[in-house]
Parts: sequence; C-alpha cells; structure tokens
Amino acid sequence: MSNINNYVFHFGQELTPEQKTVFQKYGVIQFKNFVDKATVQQFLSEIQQVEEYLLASGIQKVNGIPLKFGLNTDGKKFIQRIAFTSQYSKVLSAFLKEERLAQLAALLHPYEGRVGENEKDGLVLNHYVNTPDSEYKQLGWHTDSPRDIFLGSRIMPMLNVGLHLDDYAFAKGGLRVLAGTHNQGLFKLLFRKKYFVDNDPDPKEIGFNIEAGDLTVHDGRLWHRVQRSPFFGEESRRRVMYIPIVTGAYKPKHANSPTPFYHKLALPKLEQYREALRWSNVKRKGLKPAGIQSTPLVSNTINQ
Ligand SMILES: O=C(O)CCC(=O)C(=O)O
Ligand SMILES: [Fe+2]
Repeated sequence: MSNINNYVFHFGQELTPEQKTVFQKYGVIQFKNFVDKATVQQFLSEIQQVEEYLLASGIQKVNGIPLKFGLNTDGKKFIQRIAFTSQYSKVLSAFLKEERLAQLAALLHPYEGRVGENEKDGLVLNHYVNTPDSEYKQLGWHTDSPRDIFLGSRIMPMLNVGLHLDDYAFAKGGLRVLAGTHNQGLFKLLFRKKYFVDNDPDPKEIGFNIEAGDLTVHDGRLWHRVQRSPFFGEESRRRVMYIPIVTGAYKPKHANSPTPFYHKLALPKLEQYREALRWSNVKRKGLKPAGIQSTPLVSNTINQ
C-alpha cells in the first residue's frame, strides 16, 4: 500500500500539461484545497439543510434515485446517500457552475465533457460512518462504468469528481484506487475483481491523504473502493460529494424519471452487477444469458 503524494497538485485557473499527463497515466489526480475551509463549512451546512428538508418531507427518491438511510452516531435516522443534492441548494448548484469545474472536462479530451448536474445521479452526497447500524461504512471494489452497458454496448468516458468535506488521512481509510486500470480492456473492466463483494486491500492499491476541501478526480473506468475506517463513530465520519462529468448525448433526469430497475428490485449491488455482466456477455457473444428472458431490460427503464 502506498499513497500518491507525489501526484498531488493545486488547481489554478486551468489544467497544466503535467496534470493532464499524470491523469492520462494514472486515471486519478488530487487537487489540494480546491475550496477553502470556510466553503467546506458552508457546503456542510447546505447539505444539512437539504437532509433535514428531505427527512421532514418524507422524500424517498430524487429523480427516481432512492435515498439511502441509516442510523447516525446519536441513534437518529440520517441520509447516507443523496442524489441530485444541488436541486435543493442554490449554493451547491452555483458551485457546479463554477468555471474551474468545467475546466476539468479537458481531462476527457478528445471527448467533450460537461458537468452533469441533472444527469446520471447528479451531485451525489456520500456520508459514511462506522456504527453498528450504518448502511454505509465501506464500498467494495468496482468501476463506475458497467451501468452504461445497460444503455448500449459502448461505455462512455466520464469523470467522477469528488469534493472531500472531512479530513481523511490515509490511515483513516477512504478512497483506494488501482492506478492505471482506466486503460484496461473491457474484459478486465468487468472481471478484474468481484464487483462490490471484494473488499480486500490490493497490494498495488494507492490511497490519499485527504484534507477537507481537497478534490479527487477519477476516470469512471478506474477500479476503486472505499476502505472502512479502523475508527468508530464520530472519528470515522466521511462526507464526500461526487460530481459527474459526462460525455455523449444529453440525458437529463426529472421528477418523473423511472427508477433504474436494479433499484426497483432492491437487489444488493452484487446482483445488479452480475446482471450487467451477463448482459455484457450476451452482447459480446450474441448468446442468450441463462435464466434471463430475451425481452430487453435496457434503455426504457434504465437511463443512467
Ligand atoms: O466515497 C467515495 O470516495 C467513492 C464512492 C464511489 O466510488 C461510488 O459511489 O461509486
Ligand atoms: Fe465509484
């Protein structure tokens, strides 16, 4: 295990050639202090207001994407994953329109990228805490790409931009990646590890020393996971907002957007991805998957 302190940068007004080269090679890059501490506090307070509003209104889904609930350190219900968070906050929505974020799309060159405020899951808040009743303490190995398989055969390039809102030194756990795996072929993208069930550290993985306000950018095809904290309760709290930078046709979601079928079936993530893998085989080999009807599951119901 190691960290990538050698590849930590500060963001000016636009990306430098060195930053682009590092990203092309590793599929991940970290920018220190992308926003200052006062802004972190402001964002946390906005998020808290959004969460209170969603809880008070009994909202279960935003634009078809279910919220994830858990019990906080004080035993009270809280939300561990919110999609389209900026829909409820002018401050967060304004942040997504900042030119500096738009500049990151250059990492997708030669594709044209845009900040997907209303696409995929929009601005996602992930809130991890290590308590017995927390639903979200860690996340197994995965890439962010296979959902695209449901849309058609091509995986569209995308970036996941993480704005970190808590200090999280490497030893506390947090994001781990296999640098360079964004350049793998489709087979490795699907089968390098068992999607979401494998939580084992990899000898080649790298992690980060994160301070609140830092930004990480990873390619959607990069293998990554979230290491559970060795600490419990308050010390393990980790809040990070993810912003998708997407390519291809504009596919906004709205209040009446259907829930992707893997959410509807309430299958564990593992099962969702097994389905994805079976379908990818169908496409590759032109075979019918065992036990799955030939009626297409694609496109109509899944739009992310
Ligand atoms: O929390 C993180 O840093 C990563 C989350 C993630 O990989 C995901 O939600 O797909
Ligand atoms: Fe991910």
